[in-house]
Amino acid sequence: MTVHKIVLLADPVLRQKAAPVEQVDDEIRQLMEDMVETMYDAVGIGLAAPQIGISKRLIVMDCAKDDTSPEIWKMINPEIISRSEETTKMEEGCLSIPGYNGDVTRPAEVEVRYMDIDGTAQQMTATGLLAACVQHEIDHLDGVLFIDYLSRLKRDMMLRKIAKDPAFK
Ligand code: GNR
Ligand code: NI
Repeated sequence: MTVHKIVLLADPVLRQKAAPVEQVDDEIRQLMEDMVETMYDAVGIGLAAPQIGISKRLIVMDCAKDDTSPEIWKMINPEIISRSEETTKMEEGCLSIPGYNGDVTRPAEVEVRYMDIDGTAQQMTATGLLAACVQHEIDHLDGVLFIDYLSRLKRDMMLRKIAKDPAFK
């Protein structure tokens, strides 16, 4: 088990389109275990492989409330196959942009197709926080960050602060 270092905003890997996983083997399963450990260590509710510098289409999530048992999701090559017309606005943060957050409007409900760790095709429907999280994670696989959805004014203000923030040096 390994806690990986999480890469920050300036790392170009966060802007790359991640490659699909061709074969679900022990190496992938181990990597996803490490991603879960890294996510818990960083106290996040989701993590995408590019955030640990690995440009592969893998995400993990646990959006369960603190006082309930864990609900771990591990998804390989996840794809959104339908989105609700209804949208919701949620305050989002990102482990690669620590200390900053902003309101993002996204579809309230999405259907996701993915492969599980046995290589079996699966489908799930997400609502609420899990819906925001799975969209945020799949965005990471396409090089998209939550700041991309902010108004230019809000994004530029945030980027100016980040440029002066020693945590990003
Ligand atoms: O920990 C996280 N919180 C969060 C809150 C609202 C919507 C999405 C997220 S994901 C984020 C962890 C992260 O950066 N995942 O890529
Ligand atoms: Ni993120």
